[in-house]
Amino acid sequence: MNYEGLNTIDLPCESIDAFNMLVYEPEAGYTGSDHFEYYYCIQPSNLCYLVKVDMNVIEAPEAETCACIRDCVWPGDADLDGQVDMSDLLTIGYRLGETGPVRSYNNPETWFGQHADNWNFSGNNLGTQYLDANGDGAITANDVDLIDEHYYRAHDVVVKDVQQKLPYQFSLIPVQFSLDSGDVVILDVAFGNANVPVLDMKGAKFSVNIPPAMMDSASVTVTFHQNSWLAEGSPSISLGKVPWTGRIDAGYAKAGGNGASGFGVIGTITFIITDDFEGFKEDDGIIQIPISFMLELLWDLMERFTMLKVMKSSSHMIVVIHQRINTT
Ligand SMILES: [Ca+2]
Ligand SMILES: [Ca+2]
Repeated sequence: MNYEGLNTIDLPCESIDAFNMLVYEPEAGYTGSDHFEYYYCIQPSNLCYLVKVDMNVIEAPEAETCACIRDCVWPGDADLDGQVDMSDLLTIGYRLGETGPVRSYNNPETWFGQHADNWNFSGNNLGTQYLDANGDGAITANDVDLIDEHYYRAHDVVVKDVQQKLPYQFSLIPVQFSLDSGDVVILDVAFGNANVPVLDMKGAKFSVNIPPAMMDSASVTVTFHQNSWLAEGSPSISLGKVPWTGRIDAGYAKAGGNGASGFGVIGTITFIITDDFEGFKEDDGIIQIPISFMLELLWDLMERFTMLKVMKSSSHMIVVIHQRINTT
């Protein structure tokens, strides 16, 4: 239902005043998937975008007199942008060790909007309680497990990333000279170079798209090196995910806002190359792996705010590896 202009809707426990509300109300007793669409128009340009909403209507996971409507904690969505992804990992990294009231649910790890007391350091009206994914009253590496569990779940309309030009180089470097189907492809991940080193970086997330037919999803590993220029000097949290075939997401954040400067390899991606890479093979036995990637570096945080200062970029590259000639 669309409420144009300023409206008030009365709910059992509270009233909500807002402009141009979209209110979704499932039929009584209904559970399961549902879908609706609407056009989002930007005035005065009249640019309109079709927004498609797929949702899952569930029973309330825990009985409450008043369900949470606003400012709810959705476990794992630390930056409250509506979705659980690697950005939330970067957010948690900076606040590791902070504590506050626990969430009083039987299972605060379940995916639903939860009431929470305000924690300290809520400078922009966004308390750090959103970072406590598992609701145990402390921001720790255990909260990363909830990002892992609820990865890519969304509770709001998510704005797509705006791309900028990144001043630093991002490289995927093949470690082997040659390989064949069934082999493990090893790609080193590097940031910056000798001419333009990365300065005071506090975290990074990147996504890599590999042709789905080339990659065995179950075989993917993402490792951040413990002795790299990025890792030195402070503890960290990290995560690697394969949200769908051909896609690798990775995130890394240093604890406590510590920064690192340098250049070169910071991690390694491995996956088994499937036997469907013939289509990517040149006549001379060179296998070209076309890869697109998106990178987001975190190099500053506004003190006392959960807001991150990041740069985003996307690009394409081709990793060239020779097909091994089997002599047997
Ligand atoms: Ca988020
Ligand atoms: Ca926690």
